[in-house]
Amino acid sequence: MKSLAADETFWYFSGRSSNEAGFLLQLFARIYGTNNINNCSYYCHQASGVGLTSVTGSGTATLLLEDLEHADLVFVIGGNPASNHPRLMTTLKNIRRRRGKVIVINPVVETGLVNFRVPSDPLSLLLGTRIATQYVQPHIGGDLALFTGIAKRIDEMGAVDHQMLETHCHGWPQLAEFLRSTAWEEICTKSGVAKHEIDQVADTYASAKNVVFSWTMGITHHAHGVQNVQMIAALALMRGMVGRPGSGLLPIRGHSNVQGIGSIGAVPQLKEAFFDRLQNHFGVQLPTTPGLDTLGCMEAAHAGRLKMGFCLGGNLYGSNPDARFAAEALGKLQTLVYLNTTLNTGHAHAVADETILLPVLARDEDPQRTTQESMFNLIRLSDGGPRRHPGPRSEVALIASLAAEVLGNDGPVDWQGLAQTGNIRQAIGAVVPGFEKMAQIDRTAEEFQIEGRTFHQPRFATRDGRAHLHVCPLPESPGGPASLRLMTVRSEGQFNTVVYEDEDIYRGQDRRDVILLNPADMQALGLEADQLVTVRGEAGALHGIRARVFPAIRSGNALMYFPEANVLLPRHTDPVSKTPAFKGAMIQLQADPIDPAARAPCAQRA
Ligand SMILES: Nc1nc2c(c(=O)[nH]1)N[C@H]1C(S)=C(S)[C@@H](COP(=O)(O)OP(=O)(O)OC[C@H]3O[C@@H](n4cnc5c(=O)[nH]c(N)nc54)[C@H](O)[C@@H]3O)O[C@H]1N2
Ligand SMILES: Nc1nc2c(c(=O)[nH]1)N[C@H]1C(S)=C(S)[C@@H](COP(=O)(O)OP(=O)(O)OC[C@H]3O[C@@H](n4cnc5c(=O)[nH]c(N)nc54)[C@H](O)[C@@H]3O)O[C@H]1N2
Ligand SMILES: [Mo]
Repeated sequence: MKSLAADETFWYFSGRSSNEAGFLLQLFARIYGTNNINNCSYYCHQASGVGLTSVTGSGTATLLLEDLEHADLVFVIGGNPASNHPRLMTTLKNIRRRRGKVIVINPVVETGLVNFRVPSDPLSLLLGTRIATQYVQPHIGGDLALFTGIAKRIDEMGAVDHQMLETHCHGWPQLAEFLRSTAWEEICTKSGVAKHEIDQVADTYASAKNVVFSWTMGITHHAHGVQNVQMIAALALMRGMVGRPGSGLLPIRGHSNVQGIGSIGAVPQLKEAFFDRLQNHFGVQLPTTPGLDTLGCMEAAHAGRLKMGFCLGGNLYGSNPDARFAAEALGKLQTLVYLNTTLNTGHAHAVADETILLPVLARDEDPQRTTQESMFNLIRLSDGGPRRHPGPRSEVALIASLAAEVLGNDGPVDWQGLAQTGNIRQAIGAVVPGFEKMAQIDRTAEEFQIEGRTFHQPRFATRDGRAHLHVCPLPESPGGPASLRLMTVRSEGQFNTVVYEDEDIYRGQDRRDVILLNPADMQALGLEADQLVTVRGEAGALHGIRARVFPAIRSGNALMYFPEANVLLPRHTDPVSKTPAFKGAMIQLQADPIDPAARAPCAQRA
């Protein structure tokens, strides 16, 4: 490793690790000399971070859990929380019990968002709780047009908060002009939502007092993910729903500590104050190159410009679009180091000349105390716990000894000292803006909130203290004749690329090699229930896929499971956030000619 040029290496972080492990590894990488440092956010909520920062000056939720408990209307956009965020279901149940409303925006009617049995609540467990008060089904990727329509209607109704827009925001005249000049016909065609449904959403919104907008991957996994987020924020600001208690913007996070991993520096570019303090604290000179995002690293590896990858958790192979390309890219590396808690498909399908697999303890098995950050910007110290298996070392112990080995322990950084998580917390408190209280957390054990992120006053973290509204032109409707829009999603039986069971309970599926289609599309394509088809995407094809009748999906759209469907997906990203369009792909279907029973699904390049 010592012989590699620093910029021939990349360092990838999953959002499962502790703040301490993340901080230590990014320090190791930067002192080694590269900014090719990135985390799983690039495939997840990066569009939320970039979009929110461009509006409020901060990339995270603008509210606290208490605010959510006081909302009388919550938008649940582009997510399947019954499977993926079960704790949110209790919050939604409480809102409904208080006669609050829930508007769901999703091309699929997800059973758990219609009626849900909250296990911890006897009444709900017995009778179920009705969740959605209105369920809107746009086309995949139709959300931006839909939000534009809701905003247009709010303006037409004279329901905008002028005080908010004129005193605390920038850009309202331009946005108003855009809304007024965009035709209803374009809005309805591109969103796939009828005018009367849009009016109904606007009416409910205009009469609600405290409104929270929450969203997940149905919003970020698009080539216009950042604009989706900017438009959600604009919609909220138009009625003054940011910058006061009980309301706000809530990107619901995926991994337990993905937010912390970004905050403590597992990103290519550090903010100026962070960078300066990091250099001064350790007395080191750090690289100022731009550094690569995650897909950028995959492409550089494929082009032979990278020689070594170091992955702190995650499954970079399984999570990438264009799976064939991903395997080739990682396969071209000389060295690939994985620090993982369990084996995954990447360890078998994406191996370099030399692949080193280092098992580590999961955060909750760490013998030392570590911290993580919640999606409400709270930092909490946890005690760790007993190990499940003999053998693995903690992430921090392993990274500290690797860094000491590679960079030497006689330089400016005492790597052996940093094997103590308490010492890392001291360093984080000294260098990471907003984390000053980290330096005392070992003594106080008190959770603390990061400054400048929750807005209970209309004073934002932008240079001028105002929120910035953006005009987001509507993307062209994709596709040609006979093509469908494809979403690739999680089932109940998986955690990301690790599949535990084939069954997807709420969607009523017993297997994963399926494509779920609206009956109207099945009929138009001349397909029978469970007929085997070839699905062609821009990057590849899958044969022997079962076409399933699924009335819950909006016609013109199809659903398949990630990660198997990743062979189909091209490497198209949102140009600003670099997040792949995992939900915005176009596909074509063709009935398989061969005897159904004889074929098993297999992948092939298009
Ligand atoms: N059990 C379990 N929990 C998890 C995970 C897991 O794999 N398993 N993964 C974690 C992680 S990392 C994440 S990021 C989250 C993901 O949580 P989600 O975002 O809920 O997960 P997905 O399955 O990717 O998202 C699919 C939802 O978006 C909808 N959707 C698809 N396209 C569109 C669109 O264009 N517009 C709209 N409005 N909706 C759309 C789909 O119908 C589906 O309901 O879950 C986290 N929690
Ligand atoms: N087509 C399509 N592709 C997608 C998505 C999609 O919806 N559709 N979703 C995207 C999203 S949102 C995400 S977040 C990615 C995630 O995709 P992945 O990278 O698969 O997700 P992870 O859960 O981060 O990684 C799982 C691995 O992390 C390791 N691990 C778990 N806990 C720890 C720990 O504490 N420490 C360490 N060192 N390792 C640990 C385990 O070994 C496990 O194998 O996939 C993305 N790819
Ligand atoms: Mo994610």
